[in-house]
Amino acid sequence: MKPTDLKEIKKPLTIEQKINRRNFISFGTFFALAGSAVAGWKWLLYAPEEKAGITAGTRAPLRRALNKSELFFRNLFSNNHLVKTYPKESAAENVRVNSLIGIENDTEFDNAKWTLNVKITPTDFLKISIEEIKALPKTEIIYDFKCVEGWDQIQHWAGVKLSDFLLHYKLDALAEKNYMGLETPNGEYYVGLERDSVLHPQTILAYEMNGKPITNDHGAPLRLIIPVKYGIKNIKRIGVMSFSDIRPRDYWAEQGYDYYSGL
Ligand SMILES: Nc1nc2c(c(=O)[nH]1)N[C@H]1C(S)=C(S)[C@@H](COP(=O)(O)O)O[C@H]1N2
Ligand SMILES: [Mo]
Repeated sequence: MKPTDLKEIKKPLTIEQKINRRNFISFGTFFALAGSAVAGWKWLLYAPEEKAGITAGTRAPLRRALNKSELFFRNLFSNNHLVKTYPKESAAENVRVNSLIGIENDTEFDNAKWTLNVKITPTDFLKISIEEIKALPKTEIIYDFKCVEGWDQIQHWAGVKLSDFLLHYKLDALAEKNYMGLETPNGEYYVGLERDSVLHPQTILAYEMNGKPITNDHGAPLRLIIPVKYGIKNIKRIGVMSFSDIRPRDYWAEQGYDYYSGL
């Protein structure tokens, strides 16, 4: 550098020099950000893969983020996607009885002694009577019930919203688990349901059909009505409720039907 150049730098900056300086700052910022983006990408790229299970194939940190946003959006969307409902007059008077696994062969069953047994820990059960369930806010639904075998019928059911029931009994933290399992008292019929369907606003623990207590063949004293699913998931005569992060056993899934069985 010549001494004259040095003197020049001390002079106030010309417009051009100001522009150059700004360019230097913005390009610098750009490269710094790009650098951290690349570093972040590499971090994700070399992060361990998630453990294979119900889902697989992505990096563990990414799956954590996916799961978090999934929870949020699922609850958001599930409240907007409602199954079509009908006026009471459309409901069938003679409600079809389809299949009676876990009901017709349960000679031990005593309606008067029934309680819903909610599994809180591997050894502790919360026992809830039908009177306690009937004391909760009642909701009803008239909708088109669909069986995978090809028939459907507009039916009228009433009971407590499953999500209200879970909140009332402070089971909402347990219900954050991925699945709910439901079984008949004798354990012969059983279903597994993923959380968003469990928490769907039209999913109910039903104790009435056409305004009267549910009859034995339709699942007395308490059955599940889950309009976002085919009939197979609408378990009649619930005995045990449990929660888990892995899929609970499911009667028809074991026979090869779709586990999700959504509509
Ligand atoms: N316990 C029990 N629940 C059950 C079944 C069953 O066999 N046992 N069948 C399912 C099927 S395939 C259908 S279509 C509906 C039929 O309910 P409905 O008999 O009240 O019409 O119940 C579902 N829940
Ligand atoms: Mo069915």
